[in-house]
Amino acid sequence: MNTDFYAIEDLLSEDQVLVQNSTADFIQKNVKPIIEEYAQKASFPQHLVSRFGEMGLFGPAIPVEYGGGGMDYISYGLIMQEVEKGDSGLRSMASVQSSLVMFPIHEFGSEAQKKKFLPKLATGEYLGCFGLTEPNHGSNPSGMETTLKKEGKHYVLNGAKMWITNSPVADIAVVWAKNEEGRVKGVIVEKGMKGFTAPEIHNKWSLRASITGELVFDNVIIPEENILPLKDGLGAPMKCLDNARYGIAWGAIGAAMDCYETAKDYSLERIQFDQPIGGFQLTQKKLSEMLTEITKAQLLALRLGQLKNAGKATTAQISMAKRNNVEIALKIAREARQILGGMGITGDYPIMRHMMNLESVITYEGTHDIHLLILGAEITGIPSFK
Ligand code: TGC
Ligand code: FAD
Repeated sequence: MNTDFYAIEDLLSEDQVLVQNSTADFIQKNVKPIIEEYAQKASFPQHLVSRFGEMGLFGPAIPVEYGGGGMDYISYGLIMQEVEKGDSGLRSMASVQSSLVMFPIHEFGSEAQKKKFLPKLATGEYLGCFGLTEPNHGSNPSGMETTLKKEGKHYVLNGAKMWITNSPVADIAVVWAKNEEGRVKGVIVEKGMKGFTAPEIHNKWSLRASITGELVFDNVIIPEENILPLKDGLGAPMKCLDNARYGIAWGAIGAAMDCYETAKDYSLERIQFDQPIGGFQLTQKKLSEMLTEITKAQLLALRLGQLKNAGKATTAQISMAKRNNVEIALKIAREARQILGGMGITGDYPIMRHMMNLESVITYEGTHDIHLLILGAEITGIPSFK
């Protein structure tokens, strides 16, 4: 039984199926054969950045005139799903590029910024990162301490960001900082600017094939043309997060599907007590519950995609899908690991890698509990974080 139990493919357009199949094929050929080795040695397969660009996996929903794919949000979701079947770390790299770097430049940037950066980000000539989280402000970004002060014709940036996907190898960073009035502003910081460094964070047991670092700003001079002019306030980065969280809601299903397929195949091959372990009722319960949760998650993501295409998806709806789909993916990874017994802990199978990756996915882009509280605030009208 494959993972399209409710024939979701019948609900997709020809173009969407084409995008899904070509991405799946690309991941199968270019990511699957190498990803375990890169994860084991905690190394980022940087050569894939330009390959992702060639495949059109960056900025699928950005208009074609800026180098994007001009696609709808269900296609974007399907791309995230297929990439995360390969590895959540590579989906992170791609979702940061598309939703957290290209999206804000397209949405809040000047025409000159769009023309300068978007085509290079689309091809993978440039890799970007997104700096919101700080050492003292993770779930509560409104407390950020990074400052942007006007001095004559330019601005001066000071502060530090923490846990930034892609940062040590990024060509540009979209960074959020407070101005003299305490309003949050978006800034494009370019590699090589004096006083800007991006040291790597080591010793991760999760997302080992993704590169993570800090961003440190020591009196970095920012020219006026690098300030995102069209929106300020915390709402600007939050709008980017809506997009990235939407992609994660789809992506996590990919990791869950890969774990389920691996466990199902293994259960039909592994013989114990003279029969395949898939013949035991307890294994069948695990597999049945996995497929049920994957199917529910697919339907949630698809409906959310329809709402997003119509411009109607709300932050709380996105929180529900991100929270649910990452949680079920993590539970499925744990159950799948058990079906493989001792083999489940080895790098011969992808399950343990997915499980460890999902421990980050359940924390970043808003923790599991923060999404619950966003929903709680929507239901009651009373935000609990105030
Ligand atoms: P709150 O008072 O609710 O809002 C402050 C301002 O923001 C506006 N706003 C939104 N605007 C547009 N879209 C949204 N979704 C918005 N949500 C809020 C709001 O109108 C207001 O605007 P203004 O103009 O008056 O300033 O904010 P709060 O401080 O109470 O925060 C609420 C809370 C806790 C939900 C929020 O801070 C939150 O979501 N925290 C989680 C932080 C987070 O998700 N960080 C993610 C960092 S990026 C990342 O993890 C990348 S991982 C990359 C990868 O590898 O995939
Ligand atoms: P904290 O905010 O300190 O939370 C710790 C615990 O307290 C959590 O369980 C949380 O749910 C709980 N908690 C906090 N507030 C409340 C509350 N009001 N009520 C109940 N419980 C609460 N950030 C970026 O800006 N850009 C990136 O590219 C990026 N990439 C990342 C990559 C990785 C691998 C990781 C691990 C993180 C990344 N992040 C990034 C940061 C990520 O978004 C934060 O880790 C996340 O928002 C949580 O912040 P924190 O780690 O500081 O935890």
